[in-house]
Amino acid sequence: MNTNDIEILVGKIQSAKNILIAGHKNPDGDSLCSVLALGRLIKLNFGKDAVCVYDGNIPDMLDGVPIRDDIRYIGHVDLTTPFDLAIILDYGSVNNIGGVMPALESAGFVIEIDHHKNDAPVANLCINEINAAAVGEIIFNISNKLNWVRDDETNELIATSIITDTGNFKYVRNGNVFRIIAELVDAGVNIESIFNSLNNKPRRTVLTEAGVVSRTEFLYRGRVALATIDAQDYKKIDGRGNLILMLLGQIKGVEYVIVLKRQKENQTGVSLRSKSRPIDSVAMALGGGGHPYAAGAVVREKLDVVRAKVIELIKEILK
Ligand SMILES: [Mn+2]
Repeated sequence: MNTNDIEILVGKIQSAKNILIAGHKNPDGDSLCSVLALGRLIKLNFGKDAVCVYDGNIPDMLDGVPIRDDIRYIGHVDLTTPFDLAIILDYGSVNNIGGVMPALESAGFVIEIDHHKNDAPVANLCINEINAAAVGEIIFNISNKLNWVRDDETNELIATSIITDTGNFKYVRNGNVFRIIAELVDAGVNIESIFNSLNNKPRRTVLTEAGVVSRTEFLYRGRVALATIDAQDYKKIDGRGNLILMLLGQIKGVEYVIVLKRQKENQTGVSLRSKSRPIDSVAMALGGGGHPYAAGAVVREKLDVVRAKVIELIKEILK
């Protein structure tokens, strides 16, 4: 982490009269919790009320995270006065910003804090740590480096961001995650209660996701599992359909999981997971992105068209 960048961050927070904090559209655990954690840290350490916002929908499973109600839907926020400082977290690509974009464009200064590869950043200052498991990890490191006060809520938010973005500690690439978690647990964070609070889905969501799983197609001798969510079911699933991705990934012999979502007649969501080779090239070929083993895209085409494309693209990886 570049000391100069951190000094600029602190200077901008100190001088800003109003601050906006946002993550990507349709927040996941990392996006929601790192926004809330940073907002809380700014309150605790600078005495300022940052405006935390999101676009899209927050999955029900995240309803139990601390200070959940401190984030507001962007459509309900008065944007007539530009923000002095806007901080955008965990967004990866301009396509994931959604309705927050106008507020970034009018802001006096924009800082991004991210762990995605991003060739076209939107910010004046980029604090990007590609090796961080979650943006929550970067927020933790900033707060430690600056000796910021953290309270129980901040600590739990940071732990939740790491738990969700590592797929419950599955995608851990180095020991930093566990050093941070150790520190948080010693400070009073209860990991079991975080997992329990994330088991918070409506019944119809779980039953719908299980139904989608039962209709999965298996391609390329069972190495690829492809599940399709139709428009009706799409309204009932939670977030990206993580249960579907997880269950299909548990099947012996399945190396790649593809979930296609009919979001609209001419818009298809694609979620990709790999237990074998990196799969982000498929997401990028569809105009999306993400991480090597967990990636996705939103394609403005009919599901059947996207399905054919994905099946062709994955063939390249299987060779
Ligand atoms: Mn993230």
